Amino acid sequence: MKIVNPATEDVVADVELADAAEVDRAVERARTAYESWRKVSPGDRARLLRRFADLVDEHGEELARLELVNAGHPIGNARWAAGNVRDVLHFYAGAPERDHGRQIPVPGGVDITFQEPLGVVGVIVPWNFPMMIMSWGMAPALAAGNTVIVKPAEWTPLTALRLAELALAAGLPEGVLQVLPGAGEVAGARLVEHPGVAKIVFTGSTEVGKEIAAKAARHVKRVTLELGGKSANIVFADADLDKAASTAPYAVFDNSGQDCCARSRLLVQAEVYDAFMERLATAVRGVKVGDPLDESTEMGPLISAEHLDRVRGFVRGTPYLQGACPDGKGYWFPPTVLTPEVTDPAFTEEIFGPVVSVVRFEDEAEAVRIANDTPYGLSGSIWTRDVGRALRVARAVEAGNLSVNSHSSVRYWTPFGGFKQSGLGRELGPDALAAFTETKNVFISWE
Ligand code: TXE
Repeated sequence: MKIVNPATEDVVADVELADAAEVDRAVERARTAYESWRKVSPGDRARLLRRFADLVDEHGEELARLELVNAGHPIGNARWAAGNVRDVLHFYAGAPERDHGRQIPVPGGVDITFQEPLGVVGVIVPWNFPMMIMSWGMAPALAAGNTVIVKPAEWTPLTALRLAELALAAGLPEGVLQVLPGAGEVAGARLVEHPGVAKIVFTGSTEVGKEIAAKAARHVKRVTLELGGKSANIVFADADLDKAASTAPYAVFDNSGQDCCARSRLLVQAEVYDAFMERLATAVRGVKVGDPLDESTEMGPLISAEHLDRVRGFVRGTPYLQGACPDGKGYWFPPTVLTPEVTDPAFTEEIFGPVVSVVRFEDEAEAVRIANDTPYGLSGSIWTRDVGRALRVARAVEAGNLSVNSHSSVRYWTPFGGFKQSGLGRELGPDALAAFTETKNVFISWE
């Protein structure tokens, strides 16, 4: 398949796609590798993963540039993502040395629990943050003693392929980490249906996530799902309006809005609506869209022509405001602010583009009601100086990752994942390890 730079439309690589038979062979290799990988001592496994992390660090600039060319990320963002891959690997590298079982007092003997690896884990990755999302599944799975097969998104396999080479160079045994570019309905579907794959970690659309969950259920296969979002950014009248408005564009336009955590619904309290919109307009006009290689660029192109059409389809009539973007080659769409009805598809559906929909609300209860009026529940932001309100609203909003006076959702030390149709299970933080092990209880009688 021809791989295209979304900023220039140039073909940058030609990658072969795996068919179902190749997936079967990869699963065989992964199962064989698992027999020895699970027995590698905790210290040795930790050392290998740290070496892998060090190689990612040494090749950080190269990985960032590869991601830039393949996914259109501005260079600053791409460097941050490469750093995140390194950090996630380091964070989980130590896990084999500290993830202990338990001894629980019971009558008549000794009772021990072990955290056993699952076997072969399939990690199905989307195109929006290719190397970062790959690492969130891969790192804890490997640390826990599983072997991993990654299926990158069709459009964005380049950093995944490079990471597999770096893993081998770091000394990870053959078959412990494999990357198989392939079509979702072919290679992805085969991973999901293969009885030799114990778990699927999937990040992508809610639609495909539901299909995967249903297929996995037939084998009682374990799944972690990170799906879509339509997160709310709630601005109360007592907020620091300058800060709330100047950061709001990045909460949704980051990665051109192709972010499951994008705060694409902006809820502003009526009494400060006009003052806020004035500040928001200034901030949106200031977003620098253009060449991802330019160090000052803040927003790049969309991933493909097809996706550009989809995003465009949500903008009907005249937008409240649009920023600037390049014309000519590349899949460009400007930062866009809409003021739709709450029933408009722009307000209810995940657009996955640089489009934010603003509505006003009267009071706290209405803000929470609007925020929760969605099948999604991934993230959200609350802007207020009232600590009590911040906590009340944070507890009331049905979402897995909320930030107060901030828009950050991802910190690798803390759990990440969705309520409702935004997902199942958690990635990152200490919780992720449990998702890659099975608890085994052994009782030894002393009678
Ligand atoms: O996602 P898909 P697409 C949302 C976003 C976007 C929409 C469509 O709204 O516009 O989804 O994007 C693999 N069995 N998100 O079409 O199809 C596929 O090859 C197994 C939100 O790219 O879900 C790719 O590797 N695998 C999101 C991955 O699944 C299958 C990130 C995601 O593709 C498969 C991406 C199948 N039947 C899109 N079909 C987020 N939450 O961040 C596809 N795949």
